[in-house]
Amino acid sequence: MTIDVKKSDAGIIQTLDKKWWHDAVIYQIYPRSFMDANNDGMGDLAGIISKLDYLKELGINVIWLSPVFKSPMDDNGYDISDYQDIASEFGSLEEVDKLIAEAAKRDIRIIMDLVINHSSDEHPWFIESRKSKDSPYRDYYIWRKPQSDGLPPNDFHSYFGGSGWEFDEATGEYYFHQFSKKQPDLNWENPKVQEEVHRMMNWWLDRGISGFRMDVIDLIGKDVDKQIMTNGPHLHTLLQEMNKATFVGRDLLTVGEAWSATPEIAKLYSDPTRDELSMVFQFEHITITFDPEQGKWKPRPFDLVEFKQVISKWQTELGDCGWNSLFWNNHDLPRAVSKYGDPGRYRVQSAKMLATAMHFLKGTPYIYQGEEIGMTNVQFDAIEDYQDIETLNLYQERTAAGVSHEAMMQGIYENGRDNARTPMQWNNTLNAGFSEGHPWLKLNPNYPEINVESALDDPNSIFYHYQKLIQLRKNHQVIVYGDYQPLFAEHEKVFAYQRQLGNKRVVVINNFSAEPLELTLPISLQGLKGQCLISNYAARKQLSESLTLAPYESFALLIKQC
Ligand code: TEU
Ligand code: CA
Repeated sequence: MTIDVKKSDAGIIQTLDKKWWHDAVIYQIYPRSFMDANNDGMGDLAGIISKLDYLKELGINVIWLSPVFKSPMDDNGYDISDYQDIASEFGSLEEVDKLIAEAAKRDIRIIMDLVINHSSDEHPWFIESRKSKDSPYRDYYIWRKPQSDGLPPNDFHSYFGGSGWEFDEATGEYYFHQFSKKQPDLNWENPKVQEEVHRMMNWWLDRGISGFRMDVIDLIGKDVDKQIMTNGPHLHTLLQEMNKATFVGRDLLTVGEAWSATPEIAKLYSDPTRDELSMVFQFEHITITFDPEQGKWKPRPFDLVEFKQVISKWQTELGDCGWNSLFWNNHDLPRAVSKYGDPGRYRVQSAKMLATAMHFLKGTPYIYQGEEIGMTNVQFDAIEDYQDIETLNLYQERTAAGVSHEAMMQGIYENGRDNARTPMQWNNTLNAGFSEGHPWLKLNPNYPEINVESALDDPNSIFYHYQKLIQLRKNHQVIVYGDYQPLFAEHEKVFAYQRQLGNKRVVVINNFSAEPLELTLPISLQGLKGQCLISNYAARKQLSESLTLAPYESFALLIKQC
């Protein structure tokens, strides 16, 4: 079915093929931190199944399941040793089948996390590959001879610290790994690797999943010798071949993680005519708070004007031949309310404001577990309390290079990945109801105040704000398909925009500050009346000449146009 989305100046209606994921809302589960049903301290599949009614109540339509496959857990499962079996910590293949079936009963689809830029070094492919230079699996990975002085082939630095090359005594060569040395990069130039992965993908699709989130998919087209890592020369050919071999004939959601994507690059992935992916996760609105040289460990202050420029660019440039993903956080990113709002006095108001600001944009929204109840960042005193390999490795490397303990801890407090990985806070009993065992990672000590049970008991909670946003997306096509126009683009504290589809118009105004502020409206907005779709204070039904916005006030007004 097509939908008329845009009337061009010449009055030409732009049509778009409607997809089921256009008005869907995706919920990301990080299994080890979601719910522990057998009290071994580790979240599991049975725990997820036990919470499907909660997710149904929230109203989400898809679960993105972070990896549950067999893994030595060097990178918490993003290092896979068997793509077609389940880590015993999480359960079994039968429990995945049960999750798929139980979710379907609640009209919830499952997409799996596809980590195919690299495998674990404990995968049989790598075990065989490292045995000898003549192994039939040798070229499943990227091996190079040392330089004449024995040094690595080049100075590529791993994202998890140290050289991106690990010397293997057995065959006297180095293998390449962009992440940990237990995550050797697969060689995607090898047709056998492509065939093996395509076969595995179809095996999962035949089990009833509805698509994939594709880990660092921008890296699989790399040219290691030229040190071209992202958006490599072969990337889109590989994705089109993958699409032909697996997605064709299936109605899937596929979202590629692409840290380096620009709107132009994103069109290559998500333009429906190119038969690659549904959409990508781009990170430009995230990396604006990273230091250009030192990255996330030396955070830059959040600049709302810069943020709005990025969002507006993506909303307008990708809008018509591609599709945006909309998110504040995931398992690699800090908690939204701590990073962009106020985790203290205005936690509830600012969490609701952030939700409204993101969910009224054009694209598919993603909610990360705990975001819907306003879970916050955590500050553990000792580095030993942290578990994330990226945090621990970079702490060692950077403090050894002279960065002070205090400076590094500040970077971890603001941008460390364990902020997102503390166990889900279900209630105010032992371990927040996550487990009766010893949790694999410490809880956030604020769980007695911030938890699902108290949120469900409070009609004004963040939870019900998210529930309403999800429902609004279903009820108003202007939210899904409407044009985007920025408002107050230069205002340093207000993020406002409007959406328009035919005679439907929604004005969204968000105060991104903890102070009340006076907002003088342009003539074009003055006097407009309408239905207040959602607000985190009293409903506003009309726009006068100026507004006095409360701290973090946010609302969306559906304008009645004659
Ligand atoms: O993340 C890719 C990635 O680049 C991020 O880990 C990034 O390096 C950092 O977190 C942001 O500063 C994906 C997965 O989401 C992540 O969990 C894995 O650790 C990584 O790939 C390797 O599979
Ligand atoms: Ca468990």
